This record gives sequence, structure tokens and C-alpha cells, in this order.
Amino acid sequence: MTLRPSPTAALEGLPVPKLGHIDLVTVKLPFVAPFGTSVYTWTDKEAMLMRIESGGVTAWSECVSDPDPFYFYETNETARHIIKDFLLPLVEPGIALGELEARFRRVRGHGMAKATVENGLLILIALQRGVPLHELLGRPARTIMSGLSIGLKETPADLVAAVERAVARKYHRVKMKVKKGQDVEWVRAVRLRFPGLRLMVDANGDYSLADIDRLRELDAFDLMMIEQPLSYSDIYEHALLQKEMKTAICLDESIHGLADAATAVALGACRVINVKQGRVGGLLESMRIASFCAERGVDVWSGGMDETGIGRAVNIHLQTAEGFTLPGDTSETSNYFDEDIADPPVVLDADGSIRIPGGPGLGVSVVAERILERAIRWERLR
Ligand code: OSB
Ligand code: MG
Repeated sequence: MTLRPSPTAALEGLPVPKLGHIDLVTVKLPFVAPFGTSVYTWTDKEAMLMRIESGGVTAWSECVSDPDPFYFYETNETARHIIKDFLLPLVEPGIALGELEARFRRVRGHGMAKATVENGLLILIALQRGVPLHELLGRPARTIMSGLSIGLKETPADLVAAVERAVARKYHRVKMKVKKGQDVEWVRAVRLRFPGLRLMVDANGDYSLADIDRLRELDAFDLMMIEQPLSYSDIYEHALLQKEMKTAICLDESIHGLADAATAVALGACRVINVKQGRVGGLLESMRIASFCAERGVDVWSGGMDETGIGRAVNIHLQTAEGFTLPGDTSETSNYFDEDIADPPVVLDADGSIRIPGGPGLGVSVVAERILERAIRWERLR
């Protein structure tokens, strides 16, 4: 196999800028509707944001953790602790980002905390250079595919109605959450109404191998993939399951970095990987995973964590990278919030695609009054 050049070599050489004040600002935004999954139902978004000042420029990044550890082990409070007490002390102006990543590796896990810092620095550098983030990442602009993640609903009729709204908006694919006992009949209801829809399901780890007959019933519905059917911490049993299923398995929770992706691909545990830049430690590791998968014919898409406009914009820029072959969980702002903290909101084009917001950095501006209105905690770290 001919080795492709590393997608991140140039980025690893970027020097960390001199930094001024750094703040952690937690905001709480009500969701337009509760978001139900097999692990928890969230009614609002509590997002910890990092604000970095440097030479008159202000960069914002977003930590994708929740206040609770129900999707992932990190929480806003563990991320605060790790950022404040272990990561920021390693950030030294002038060292290369690759050196910073190497220092961060001594802290085991805590990818969401690491991503908050690394992404913040990349956004800051892009702003200082006056270039869009995707350009700093070395990627040309392109339109991004859209995808909607629909939470668990009260009735199949509610679910079908939500899918109807997604189809009307021209989403490029629809994902529906499932859990044990709320699966086959619910998928059937959607399939009967929309036989040709690009449709997939996400179980957030609700099944075990004992449920294999149930899971195999899903093979009848021509799903694009089934996301994380088995435990959040498993890779091996997914390989056993994939051998018994026609439908592609996609791993989300199990993949914390490139090494996990390599294990999953080697074992045949999945044919698709959901890369959440937060969960894997930031933009650089995300690009490494996507390139690794592209070389091996494994599809990759960008997940979402119901982010505010800041994290949502990061996910959009990331999807310009090589290897993001499928529509991700990138949907319109109005799916989550009546009013976001950043402008402009994400709105789909007539064909369902998403344009990268123009301008330096993320291309979105954080609205100070809305941050002040929504802030539930503000801590100056330096
Ligand atoms: O499993 O992909 C998931 C949201 C929160 C936690 C986990 C997941 C999700 C989603 C929604 O599916 C993604 C989004 O719309 O941002
Ligand atoms: Mg998922």
C-alpha cells in the first residue's frame, strides 16, 4: 500500500500563539423539544464554552460533554477539572501543536477536554491569519451534506410525522433512535411511508449479543447502517455481530481515537465510523481517523452532540476533510434552539445541503448579549 502524506503534518507544525485571558463559560439553552435516546432524555443544552483572547482577537470553542455521564464518561465538570488543572498548564506559546498533542497524551482519555483546547487554538490561529478554519485545515470549501437525528418518540405516528418534516426539508439522510422494544415496528412504520429514504438507526449501545435475532430483523429494511447496537465500550462483539448481519454496523461510542478505529477496522467490527471531533480529542485526530478509513474503504461521517452554533460550525468545517463520505448528524439550528448563541444559524439550501459559513475562523459570530443572558457560570482561568 502506498502511504499517503499525513493529513495533519502541516497543522502539527503550527506554533501555539501567545495567549491572553482564557475563560470557561457555561451556557444553558432550552431545546425546542426534548431529545430522547436509549440512555437519557435531554431537555436543554448545557454547553461549556472556552473563550481565548490573544492580541485583540477572541476565539470561542465548545466542549461537547454534557452535564451528565450518560452518553460518555466525561462531564462538563470533569472537562473543567482536566482543562484547568492538567491541560492548560501544558500550553506554552511557541511550541508546535504536535508537541502540545504529545504533552496532552500523558493525560489518558478526556478527549472532549482536549478537543476544547486544541480546537480553540486552531480557531484562534485561523482568525489571526484571517482565513476560514477549513482553509487552515488545508481543505477547499465545499457544500456539506445534511442529516437529521430524530430522538425517540411517544408513538410511531409522531415518528413518521418527524420523518415527514425531515423529508420536506430535503435532509440527505434520516437517523432514528431505537432501543430494545422500540425498534422493528417503528422502523417498519417509517419504511412503509418512505421506501427509498436514506435511513439509519442508532441504539446507543442498548443491545447485547443475546438480542441477535431481534437485530437481524432490521436487515429487512435496507438501512444504511445500525449505529452502536452493542455496549459503548465494546469492539470485539460488534465484529461477531457484523459477521451475522447484512446491514453495516457503525461505531460511535466505542471509538475514542485512531487506535480504536484501527482495531475496529482490523476486526471487521464495523463498516462505518461516526467521528465526533469532541469524542476523539479534536480536529487533528478526526482527520487522521478519516484519512485512515479512506485508505481502507471504510465510510466516515461527522457525528453531532446537539452543539450550539460554535460546535456545529466546527463540525461543518471538519467535513471538508478527506474521508467524510456520508451525510452526518449536521442539521438546522431550528431543530434544536429558538435562538442560538451564534449567528448565522445553520439553514439548509433548497437541495438540503449546508454551506460553510464564510469569513475567518468558524465564520460565525458569537453574540455577546445572548451569552450573558444564557450564562449559568463564568470562570476566568488566566
Ligand atoms: O449517539 O449520536 C449520538 C446526541 C447526543 C448524544 C449522542 C448522540 C446524539 C445524536 C444527535 O444522535 C446528534 C445531533 O443532532 O447533534
Ligand atoms: Mg450515536
